[in-house]
Formats: sequence, C-alpha cells, structure tokens
Amino acid sequence: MGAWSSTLPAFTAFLPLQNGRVNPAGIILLTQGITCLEVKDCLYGTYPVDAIECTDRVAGAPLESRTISTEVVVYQTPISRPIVVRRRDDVPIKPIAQERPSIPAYKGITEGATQCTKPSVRKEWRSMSKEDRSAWIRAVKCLSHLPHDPALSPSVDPSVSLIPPVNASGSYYDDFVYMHMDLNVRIHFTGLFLPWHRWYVNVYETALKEKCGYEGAAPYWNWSQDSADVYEASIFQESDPESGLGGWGIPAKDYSVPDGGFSDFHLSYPSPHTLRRNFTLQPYITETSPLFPDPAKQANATFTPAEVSKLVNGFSGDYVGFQKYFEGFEGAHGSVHLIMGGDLGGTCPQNAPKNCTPGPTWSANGIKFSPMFSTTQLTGSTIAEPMFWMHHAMVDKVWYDWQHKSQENFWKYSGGSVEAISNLTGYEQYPNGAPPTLSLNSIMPADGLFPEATIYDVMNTTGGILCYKYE
Ligand SMILES: [Cu+2]
Repeated sequence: MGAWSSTLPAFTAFLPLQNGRVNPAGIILLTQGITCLEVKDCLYGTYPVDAIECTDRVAGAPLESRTISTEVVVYQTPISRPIVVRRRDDVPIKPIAQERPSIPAYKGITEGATQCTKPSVRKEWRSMSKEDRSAWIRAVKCLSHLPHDPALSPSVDPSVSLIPPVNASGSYYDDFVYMHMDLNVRIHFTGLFLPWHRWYVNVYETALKEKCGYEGAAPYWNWSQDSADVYEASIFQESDPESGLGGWGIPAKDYSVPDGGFSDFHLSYPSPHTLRRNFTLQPYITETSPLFPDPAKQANATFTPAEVSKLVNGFSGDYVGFQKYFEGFEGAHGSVHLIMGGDLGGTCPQNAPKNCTPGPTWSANGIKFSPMFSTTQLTGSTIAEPMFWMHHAMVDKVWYDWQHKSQENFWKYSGGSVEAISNLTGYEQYPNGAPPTLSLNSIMPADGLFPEATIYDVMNTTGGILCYKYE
C-alpha cells in the first residue's frame, strides 16, 4: 500500500461550501441532517473504497463511514464541519464513464421504435384472457420451483441492508426477492426508483419467458380502477386455482392466502412462509414522523383515477416533483403496497427472525438510518407477493404515460444516489436522492444476476434494451 496523499492541491485547500456538497477542492462541509457523500463525487472518479479516507478537518480524526457498495461509501458527521478527503497515491482514478454521444430528440411514440419494430403489449390483468392469466401464474410458480442462482452477489453492506444472508436452498424467485431486499437503500427515494424498477420488471418478464416458457407480456394491475373499494375488488375475487390471483389472507393463519393460483406459493425470506395478504386501510395510522403529514389517511385515497390523472397530466418537465408525489410518503406507490399488507406491505411473517419487526411499511432500512420512523425494522421483501410485478408494471405505466404526455417530459431525468429520508429537512431538499447525482449514464445495480444497464437504456420502452408498450 502506498502512502496517503493529501498533497494534491485540489484536496488541501479549504473553501466555503454549499451544505453537503463537495467543492472542487475536494473538501466537504456536511450540515447536520445532510450526512452523506460518495467517494465518486469527492474525487471526480471512481475509487475502490479502501483507497479513500475522510477526516474531520478540525478534530483530525477519521470520519465514521459505512459501505454501501464497492463504489459507494457514505461518511457521517454529527455536526457541520469541514472534511478533508484523501486518497492513496497508488490507486488510480477510474474515469467516470464517457458521456453518451447524444440523446435523440423525442418525436412521438412511433419514432423511437427503430430497433424495436414489434413491441410487446402489456395489458391490464382483467383484459387478459383466462388462458393468458393462467399462463402467467404458471410461469411465476415455475420460477419459484427453479433453484437459487449462485451468481447472486449482494452488493450492499449487510450492516446497511440489515437483511439475512442468502438462503441457498431458496428458489430462483427468492433470488429476485433477495436482490430487491439487498438493493433497497439504493433503489428507493433515489433517482434509481423509476428506471431501476422498469428494468427489474423487464428482466423478470424475460426470466418468465426464457426459463419458464411464458409467451405473453408482463401484465399490470390498474389499481385506480379498484380504489373505491380495494377489499371488494374483482381482482381479489378470483379463486380459480389456475387463473385466479386469490383473495385476502386468513387472520388465524398468519394472513396466508387461502385460494387462487398462489395459495401454495412458498417464499424463503425473511423466513420460510407462504404468501400473505392483510387488507390495511390506514397503514400510516401509527406514524408520528413529520414525514407523514396525515397519518389517518386512507391508503386508497392516494391512487384514485383523479390522482393518476394528476400525476400523468401534471408535473410538466418536473421529474423530481413527479417522482416525489408518486413515491413519497403517503403517495400512491407506497399506499398500494401497504393497503395489501402481508407480503406486498413488507410486514414480517409469524416465524420471522427477531430483527424483523412487524409494522405497516414497505421499506427495509427502518431503525438504524431512519430514526424518524415510528414503525420499525422491516424486510424490504415486498416483491415476495406476485402482485408486486403487476403493481410495478402499473407504476411504470404511469411514468410511461407521463413521459408520453409531452416531449419535454420524455427524456427528463435527474436524481441523487443516496437516500435522504432520515428527517424532513433532508427529504425536502433531496426527495429523490442526495448527491452524488445520477445521470443517464449511471449504471444500475444487478447483483450479479443480470447484465447491468444504464438509466439511458431504459428511458424509452421501445428503444434501448426494451421493446414494449402499454395497452
Ligand atoms: Cu422497490
């Protein structure tokens, strides 16, 4: 190992800074509540994490850090103070990926379809034939009978993700669940939220096709159609063991789903159980954090047709505002998760390990880095529920509809890579992620299971690596 370098002029001077930003001198001033920085941005390149050290400039002591991935380290400091960043002399800077040559101007839905001449058509569940619905359920169950893929490589430090180790006796479906649990802190409340989940639904659809012979497109669940009464919704009245999604879980049996195609759907995380659903109309009722302005809110009020129309027709050119309204606390995305409770709500099964505490939220990083949450540590295993894929196809459709609303919206993209949800001030400043910022060139994490794609690759559903549209 070479010596630590602090001789580079770029890293020794102290300049006044914006809160939580890195100045060109490589010195960072963190304000209370804004506690994150990433190595990549510190030094304008990508470094192996052990090549970096951040020191409190006044105390001269190294800062406490936590590793999010091989590329991302977050340093934390309790109060505002300047920080000196040093790097090892012998570790070369890997230049940040080359900019894409150009982003094509959007000229309407047919324009982008140069490489994708026959996009598949994603349909609403209820407009699919009984045969097609059965084929999808069969393929999903098929994935749950395939073995674990040893290529799965968690990329988030377990002290951050707070999830159990990989269960090698789990299924390939469980690998999808695991990947989402692992990446939870990187793909929610950051700029990865919409593009990553679009990519995720697509690789899942591809797995259904390639591994289980599915020939259809990913279905979506237009929950706005059911917002008036989710409990009685027709989609949960189908008990047919081949084509039905089944109904609500039985309280005396840990809310396990008793009928439909998934009544025997086995899941491995956070501990082995079968699929659970627990209708929860007021999932925020116990929240005391200012992040939840209306704890008594009924979840279904957030995903009405009027709310969807507000999303699609509003936020013109405002990607951050769009994502914040959609994903944010008491927003449609989370409310759909939570009203379903059970596995889509991310609550823990009865036999869960001790560090999994039940509570009505869908996020995984409860206690440790989000002290404001009154509900506690959770699993992030919300994709255990097969409805996840239909829910997220609908989330994707709403983004797709917003993109197609105007040329101004289509390529609009911005966001940060670090969640800022530990308090209201940080969240209001960075609702879709604090710096370092992401760009269309940013690579999305795939945990070894799939080839990595950039955000650019998934901006257009009929170009790049994608080829589908919504009915
Ligand atoms: Cu997610």
